[in-house]
Amino acid sequence: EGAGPQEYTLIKMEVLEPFPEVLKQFQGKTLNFVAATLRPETMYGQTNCWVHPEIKYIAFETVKHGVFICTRRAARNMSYQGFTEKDGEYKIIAEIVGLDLLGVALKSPFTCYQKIYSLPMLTIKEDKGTGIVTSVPSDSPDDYAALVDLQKKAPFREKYGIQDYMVMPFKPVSILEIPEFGNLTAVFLYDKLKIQSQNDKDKLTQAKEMAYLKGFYDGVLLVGDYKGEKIQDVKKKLQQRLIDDNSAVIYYE
Ligand code: A2H
Repeated sequence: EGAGPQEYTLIKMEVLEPFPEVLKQFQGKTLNFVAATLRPETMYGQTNCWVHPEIKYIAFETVKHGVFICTRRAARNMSYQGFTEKDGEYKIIAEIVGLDLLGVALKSPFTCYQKIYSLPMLTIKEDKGTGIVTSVPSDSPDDYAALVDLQKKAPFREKYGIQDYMVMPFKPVSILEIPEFGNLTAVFLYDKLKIQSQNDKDKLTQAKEMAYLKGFYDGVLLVGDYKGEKIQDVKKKLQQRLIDDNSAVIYYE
């Protein structure tokens, strides 16, 4: 880790009807799964949300953004960043294990899919970000590997009660082009490095390193208002657009 705080963009993924049993008490309210990302410029390519089935999440009330679902640790950090009424205080409305937050229909900004679903990812770390991750399988090797795991393995879906319609229709979307890697960078690297699953740690680290710098300096956006512009030039502009739309907020840890 670097010396200073890390800035993340928190993406608000709004829970849609029908609410699962554990979230029934929030029906009629604005309820958001919040995902921490370093790549706000890739939100056009979201296909689903990732939740860890064994991590404990909480629901707490924010001042300006309705109810948030994330780890307790993230809520505590947010309480020192103006998300709650009193500095350092947050009121836990519910405590829910990730398993009970799977298969939830969500609306997320910029993606071409009107409704996406929360699905299990077993490599999520409890002590980073919000413990919830938005999935962009076109450009994140981790996301692509985890999505392929679910699409290929019916027993994996069944184990977590994931229905086919939550997974099968969702294909990676071409949203940015990197010379040499093409317009589906994560798919290209997954195939090139012969990655087998989301647990293929070393190869996934390698794929992420290959994609990161090249994407930032040489990547070009293929969609939206900034189509044709370089990633390094649009990253901040798209982050600001998400914030102005009330779809995202900045968070540090
Ligand atoms: B990124 P860093 Cl397109 N556990 O967002 C595991 N991974 C987590 C996490 C957690 N608790 N919280 C956030 N992340 C993911 C987009 C993306 C990301 C793309 C490409 C690469 C990429 C879409 N998923 O990350 O350790 C989130 O996924 C490559 C590392 O703070 C977040 O950005 O560097 C990134 O990891 C934060 O990881």
